[in-house]
Amino acid sequence: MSINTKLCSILDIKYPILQGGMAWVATGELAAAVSKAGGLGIIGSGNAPADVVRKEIKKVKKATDKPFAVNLMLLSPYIEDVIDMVIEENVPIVTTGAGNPGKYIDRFNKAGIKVVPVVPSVALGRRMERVGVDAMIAEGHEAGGHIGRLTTMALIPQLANKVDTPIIAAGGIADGRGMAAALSLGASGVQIGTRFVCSKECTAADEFKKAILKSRDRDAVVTGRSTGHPVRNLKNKLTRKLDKLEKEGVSKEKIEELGSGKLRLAAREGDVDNGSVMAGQISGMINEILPVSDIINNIIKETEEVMLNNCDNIVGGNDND
Ligand code: TUI
Repeated sequence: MSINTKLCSILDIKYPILQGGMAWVATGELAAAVSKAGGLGIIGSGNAPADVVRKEIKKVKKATDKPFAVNLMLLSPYIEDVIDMVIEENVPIVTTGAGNPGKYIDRFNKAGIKVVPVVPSVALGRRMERVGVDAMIAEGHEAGGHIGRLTTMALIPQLANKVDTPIIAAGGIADGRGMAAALSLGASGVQIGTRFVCSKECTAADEFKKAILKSRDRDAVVTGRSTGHPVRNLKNKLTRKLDKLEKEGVSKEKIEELGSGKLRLAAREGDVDNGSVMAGQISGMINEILPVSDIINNIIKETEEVMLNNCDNIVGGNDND
């Protein structure tokens, strides 16, 4: 048996596992490894200019013929250029985050590019279904980076009740138990970020990976609530400073300025004290760096086991009791 859902045929992938398109972390190397292993590798464009993202696309194309995606961060100052470039490069799939991609959908449809937006609410999910997206990622508050308000557990079933478009669950998922739970709630697949940061193929700084390995259950905290763009990152000198200033009522502009460039500082330069170590609430469960193919195979195997055996976990639900 294997886990095969309608998402696999829509995206032409073996396993319904997407790798989060994490800015400054999800480079061509990571995306290629995930696509080769049967998932969907995603390049994170974040705030990068189009030519920087193009280089990552070339790396994936060179490494594999499998489908891959580019994540478009809709708040990026370069968003229009990056969209022109992904169309030019014939990228097969785009995911979007941090906004409503409605005004770009026609262009992607005309170019034959599949569109998979992140929706943090049922309302945006319904709007996206009306404009005709291929699937949608329901990302919960547990996720790392820029987050919405609803948890994965609450968002997925509410969205599944209201849309027919396949849903990909994201936020708080790092193993087969999480994947089985997401599928049980009505998702057709999962998107996993933090677990893939701690992979051999991820090119993020070793210090960044080690910070996740060292972290515990309550270490992934939210900063920047006052700016309207809250971000989940691991507790450190930077988050303590931002917390203090936000409590003192420092302006939104000042908080944004202090946060600017800090993900790059942590993920590329390895300054995990002064940089923003964006990671999800599941960080505390991640204890080893593994090859991408092991991460994917372990998750699929465990999902199958959990889905076949979960009656054993229900008291009185087993005839042998
Ligand atoms: O986008 C993410 N995660 C990210 S982006 C990022 S880079 C960044 N750095 C600092 C500030 C902001 C971004 C780091 N992590 N996840 C997907 C996501 N999308 N989370 C929440 C949303 C979202 C929010 C509002 C999607 C749509 C939306 O629509 C609002 C509307 O207009 O209806």
